[in-house]
Amino acid sequence: MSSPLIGVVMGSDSDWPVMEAAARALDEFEIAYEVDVVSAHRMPREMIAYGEEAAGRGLRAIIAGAGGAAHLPGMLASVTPLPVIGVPVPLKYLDGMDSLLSIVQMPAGVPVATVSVGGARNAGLLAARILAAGDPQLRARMEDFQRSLNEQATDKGRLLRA
Ligand code: RP5
Repeated sequence: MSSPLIGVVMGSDSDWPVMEAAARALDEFEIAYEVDVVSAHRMPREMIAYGEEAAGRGLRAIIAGAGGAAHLPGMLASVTPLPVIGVPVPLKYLDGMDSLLSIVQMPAGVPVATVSVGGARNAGLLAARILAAGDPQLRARMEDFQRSLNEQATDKGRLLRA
């Protein structure tokens, strides 16, 4: 198994049913990743250590998901130079708007690339694109994937028109 390039982390194991889609997208592109729970509020010291050590360990980007007062992606972004992709995890109340606003409204200088509420699949695909920018083989696979999306959408239109 090659060493992980992407860190997939979340505030709680209860986020995994949403975050699993990021891991599946990375699987599709055969990108090595690691998965862990790194809670900003329940294990702040470990969370800071994770962010500080991520680049040195060879990670190229971090996907961070959290719900409610979702401070994990932003706090990681404050201590790592790596790109951080934030996934707002919807909880029982507020339809994930709390998670979304907690992640998206970052101060200037500390960017988090925020995907839609529950949008973990796009987080995985965005991480793949970040790697693909410097990897021609992976970029070719991404272009194949995009062509397949085009064909699927075209087929659906054809079915409706028939
Ligand atoms: C957040 O609190 C986590 O990211 C999770 O979405 C939420 C609830 O966590 P649990 O109480 O289910 O562990 O920090």
